[in-house]
Amino acid sequence: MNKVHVISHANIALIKYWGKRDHQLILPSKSSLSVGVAALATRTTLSIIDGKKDLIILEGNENGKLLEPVRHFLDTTRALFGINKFFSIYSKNLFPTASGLASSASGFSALAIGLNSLCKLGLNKQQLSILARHGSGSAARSIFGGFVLWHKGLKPDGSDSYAEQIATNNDWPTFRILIVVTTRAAKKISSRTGMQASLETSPNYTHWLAQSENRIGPMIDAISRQDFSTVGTLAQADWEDMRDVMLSTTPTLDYWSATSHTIIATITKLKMAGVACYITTDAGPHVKILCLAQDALTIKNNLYHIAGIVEVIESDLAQEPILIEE
Ligand code: 2P0
Repeated sequence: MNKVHVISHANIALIKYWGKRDHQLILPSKSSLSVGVAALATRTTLSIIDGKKDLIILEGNENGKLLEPVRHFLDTTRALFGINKFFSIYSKNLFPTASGLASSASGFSALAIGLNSLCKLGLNKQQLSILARHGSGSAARSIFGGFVLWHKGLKPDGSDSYAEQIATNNDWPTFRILIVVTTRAAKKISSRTGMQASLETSPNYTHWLAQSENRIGPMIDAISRQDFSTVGTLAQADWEDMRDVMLSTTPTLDYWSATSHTIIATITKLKMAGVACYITTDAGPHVKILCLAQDALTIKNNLYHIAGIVEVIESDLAQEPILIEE
């Protein structure tokens, strides 16, 4: 087999990852829990090539700031497994919106799965999650679909810091995520830089770590019972705490725009009126809304009048990544 295609999905954390205990190995300061997002898929095609250099084309570009992390990941994988081959990598997002939603999670999980197949590494899902983690922390979670827990682990070598699936997309088919896109521009401060600054300077960081870790157990329990209001309440509380950590970082990390604030206010009002909808955001101005299928249309109808919204993407939970061997 000479060529493989992998389709992998971005994920959105309900219990967030924001800070590392080890930068080299990308080990998180706490566990996190996410949902895979079916609508945010990336397709990556990999093959082994002759020569002494990788060929990497991301979104049709042979240049760009994402190329360096991919090169680094390929070098790391070669070193970890004693591989002496070089690769061509073509990666493309399958969703319409440009840079604002590009995901390192879907990209690096696809690379880990593709390299495992091409180089016959024989890695299981747990080992794939560890390999993907070397590219980007959140990529450890995109090895799975549905609801996924990434264990922070305790060992210095990172061998116990991997993700596992808590529930599949089929276990909760009515769960929906609305991604309210507010800009096509890339974020100003990367997650990697921002989370380190928060860990070093935010007076709220230690408090959040403890609070957030304590939400994991009740969250897993609520997912198993399909208790949407508990899942949403815990997720929104964790986001609010992470936002406080970001805002209390020096210099402050204010990722939100006027449009984000209007969306947040609108959803808050809608929730007070009895619609089950909960807010989360990441290191950028887009707003993600957790809801059930029956309420998605009502929520979208309440958003359309807001100036500054680029689009609203409605998604169900992602299935497992797909591997096609040619
Ligand atoms: C998360 N984020 O849990 C959190 C919430 C952003 C906000 O995971 O440095 O791109 O490559 O490990 O994975 C984004 O962090 O950072 C992220 P690195 P990554 O989804």
